Order: sequence, then structure tokens, then C-alpha cells
Amino acid sequence: MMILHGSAGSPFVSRVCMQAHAKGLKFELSRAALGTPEFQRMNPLRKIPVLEHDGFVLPESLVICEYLEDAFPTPSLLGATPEARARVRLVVRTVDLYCGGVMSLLRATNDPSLKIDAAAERAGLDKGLDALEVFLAGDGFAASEALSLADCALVPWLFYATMLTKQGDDALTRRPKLARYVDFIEGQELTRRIWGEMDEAYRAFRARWKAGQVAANNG
Ligand SMILES: N[C@@H](CCC(=O)N[C@@H](CS)C(=O)NCC(=O)O)C(=O)O
Repeated sequence: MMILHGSAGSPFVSRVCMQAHAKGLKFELSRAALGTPEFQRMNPLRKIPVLEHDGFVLPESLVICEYLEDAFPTPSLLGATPEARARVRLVVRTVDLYCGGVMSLLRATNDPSLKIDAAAERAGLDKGLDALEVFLAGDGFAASEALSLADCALVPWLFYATMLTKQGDDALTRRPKLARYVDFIEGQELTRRIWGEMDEAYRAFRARWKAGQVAANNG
């Protein structure tokens, strides 16, 4: 029995969902009560996702993805050769370590009361995107001929990054490889499924957030 604690609105949760869908794994997505002692026992870092698989509890999305590759190796979302696996991991790591600025920039455009160092966030993001422009395979899937964990990291991240594009930001469109990748991957059925799940969770989150703002203003 597999339970994934978290919400589909989180790109870290959705990468695991995407991997599980690609492998045909059945799991239950269970909303996590981050502040509770029960959740903190599962993950003292207080972050989602946390995977529970037959009683084995595991936090950290990338560790979960690698665990699922070990536990359910077919079809492989890592690749067959050491080089292929390294290329996949390089893209995932670049997204995780250098492309998080998308979320801060997006939050700041949605909530003007939020103060961020936009220039620093932008410079950091540009560095990450310039690296992705080199590391991406160039045509088709992100790191290999087939869907891989690199796509599972990029697709949920793109759910948010393309929101910046819709607001007129050219960070994705002015980089030819990235732009080609976005065109390709948004046509994939699994991308549409993941973005649909994320959209539903994101709308629910926004509605709760807005209701909270109204309550705070009235109180
Ligand atoms: N390195 C973690 C990052 C997970 C993460 O940042 N999750 C966010 C949701 S997108 C979270 O749990 N935030 C709750 C909080 O920080 O209180 C992973 O890959 O699992």
C-alpha cells in the first residue's frame, strides 16, 4: 500500500505523482497536516512530500523518486547507462538547486505585499536557466529519448514557470532549447494530466488563501 502525503499543488509532490503515473503505480494522495506531531515524526523537516510504502516512511522528493526507481525498476525513468542516468540527475539537480526563483518571483507578482530581492532572484534563476539550456537534450524529452525523472522534475516546475510566461516574462521563451522543450512537453498526455491535477489543487489553495485574506481584513 502506497500513500503519498502532500498536495498536488506542490511541484515536489507532483514529480512523484508523475513518476508513479508513468510507472502505473497505484497510490493514495493524502493531505498532510504539516504542523502536527504525527507529521513531524514522519518528516522532522516539515516538508511535503512524504511517502509511506508498506509501513516504510520516506521524505524528500528526490530520495523518494530514487527509491521508487529501485523498488519498481520497470519502466526505468533513469536510463540504462551510467551516462544516461547522470544526465537525468544533472537536470533534476539543476531544477532543484538553481531554478526555485520562479516560485519567489511568481509569489511576489501575485502578492505585492511580499518583499523579495527581485534582482537577486532573477539573477539566480537566469543562472539556472542558462545551465538548463546547456544540459537539456535539445529535442524531445528533457534528458534522453524517453520520459525520465528529468521530465518529472521539469513538468511540475513548468506549471509555475509558464505562469510567468503568461504574464509576459520571456525567461523561457528567449532560450531556444527551453522554448522547444516547453512546446514538446506540453503536448504530452502525461503533462496535461499532471497540470490538470496541479491546477485543481492550486485553485483550491488560492481560494483558501483569498478567504484567509478577507477574514484577516474583516477581523
Ligand atoms: N527538498 C524538499 C522540498 C520540499 C518542499 O519545499 N515542499 C514544500 C511544498 S512545495 C513544503 O512542504 N513547504 C511547507 C513549509 O515549508 O512549511 C523535497 O524535495 O521534497
